[in-house]
Amino acid sequence: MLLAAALGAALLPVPVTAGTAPATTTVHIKDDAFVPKTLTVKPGATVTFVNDDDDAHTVTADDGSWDSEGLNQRQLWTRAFAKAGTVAYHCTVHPFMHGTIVVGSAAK
Ligand SMILES: [Cu+2]
Repeated sequence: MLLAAALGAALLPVPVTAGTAPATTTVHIKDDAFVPKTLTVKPGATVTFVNDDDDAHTVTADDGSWDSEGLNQRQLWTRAFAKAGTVAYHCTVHPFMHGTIVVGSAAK
């Protein structure tokens, strides 16, 4: 997919072969879990979700306000989180999969 490739190039300037992942804005979906389960970002940050599993998952807001719909293996999905607050999400395919994005202010 051209769009996915372009997004990947724009949002993942570092090789995906991690090891060193400072201030990650990427959530991996691996072994039926969101990793990290809780991610803290600054308001306006864009979070990339990557499905590392070989089965489909979704990234869906608990309040239903947004939904990635089905993500296949290696598929990326991105969303910007503009508003400060805590956003709970889950996978509709596996209701036991839960994750949280904490959108906080940059102030310490
Ligand atoms: Cu799932």
